[in-house]
Amino acid sequence: MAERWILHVDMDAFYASVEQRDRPELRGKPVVVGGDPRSRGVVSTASYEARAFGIHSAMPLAQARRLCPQAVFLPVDMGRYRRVSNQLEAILLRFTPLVERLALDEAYLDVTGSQRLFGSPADIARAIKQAIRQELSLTASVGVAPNKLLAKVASDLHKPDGLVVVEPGQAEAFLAPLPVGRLWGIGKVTARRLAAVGVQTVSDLQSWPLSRLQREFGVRQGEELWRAARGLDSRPVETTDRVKSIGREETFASDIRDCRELYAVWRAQSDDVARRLRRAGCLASVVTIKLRDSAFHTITRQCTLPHPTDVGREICRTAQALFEQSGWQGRPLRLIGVSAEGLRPADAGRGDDSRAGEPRQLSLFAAAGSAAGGDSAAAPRWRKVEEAVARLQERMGPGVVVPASEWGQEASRKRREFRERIYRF
Ligand code: TTP
Ligand code: MG
Repeated sequence: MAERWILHVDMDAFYASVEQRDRPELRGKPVVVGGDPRSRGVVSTASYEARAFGIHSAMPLAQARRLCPQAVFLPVDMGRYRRVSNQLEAILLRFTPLVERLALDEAYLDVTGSQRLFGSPADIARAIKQAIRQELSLTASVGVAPNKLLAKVASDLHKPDGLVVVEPGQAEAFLAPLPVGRLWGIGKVTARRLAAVGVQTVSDLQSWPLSRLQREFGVRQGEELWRAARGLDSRPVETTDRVKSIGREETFASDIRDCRELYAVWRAQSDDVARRLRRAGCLASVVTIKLRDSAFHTITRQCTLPHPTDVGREICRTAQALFEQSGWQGRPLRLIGVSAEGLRPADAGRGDDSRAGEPRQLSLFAAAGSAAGGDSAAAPRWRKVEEAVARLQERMGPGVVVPASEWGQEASRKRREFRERIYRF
């Protein structure tokens, strides 16, 4: 797989830091969030000052009080933490749409496609930390690495306010001195089993050949351990719903049944979607269309592209092919839309620069001889054309470039109407 860059962002002593931020008299003091120390509850989190006394998450509050009687004990104020968490997410989404929230204070970002706009992955990590400090008055620790497993280990290494970068090729050396329990997928039970056979550090684990691990832990877990010890992890960053797709749909002032008009709408919609994909540094691997007729009957049709793309022409051809196969029988339509899904970072490789040996999904349409799967060799050229057109339109207005197929056609009232709507973004 082509090189990826993943960030793991994790706020420091999150609940306690928010409390200390909002109540300056608590700064520099041991603060325990979790509730009344006379209750039977447990510690949600403790400020770093309280951690110095041995207090940690999930410890009974009564025990925390014994360890540090002078600590300030506070109830959990979820509403407040959730608000800060949403502000955090808004900051992260400025750097990439590929944000996977793991918890209120923790997220993975795939910044592979963000480098042209924001600089190196380490630059992006620094910019995120700075935005969090300036805008939220809080600190975060960030791990920067070629995958999730390494990024998460890295963010934890220099807490609080840490920034650790793991370069590709450094994974094994980086992990070697750490206790095995730091690795993703190794919980307390597995760590104990490993300790029983003399494996304490990742370096110990690295010295075990795959076959021996599989004999000891079974085929699947043995392989997982072998991969984890080498920092191998291909899990993608799974975006939250809001950024799972980039789409556009139009409701017409009056219903349309003319195919050419519908195709023109799809072309404009697809160009818009592609432009937003490129701006976000993403490729789409799935295209979905939506049709709604005058009786409000709505259908969607979807297919996986033979090659992920950010080219409007390819999205449009796929939308049109889906439309042709949709069973629509010339009924007037009041709404059509197209959306790009299955997003992935652009710099991880486009579908058109054929890399030998990589598995590829066959086009849904190629067998039927349709246009949709056809000419991905032309995709790079089309991307350049579309980028140039987009730049011209941004500078000189939306009407400056019009597809030849639409130029000079007799413009109906309806058509003018939807053209205006579509071209004004
Ligand atoms: P963590 O990120 O695990 O901990 P933290 O942010 O408090 O401290 P740090 O990352 O610097 O080590 O968890 C985030 C929040 O989730 C934490 O502030 C409180 C809450 N939480 C619980 O309520 N119970 C728990 O057992 C844990 C681990 C966390
Ligand atoms: Mg945290």
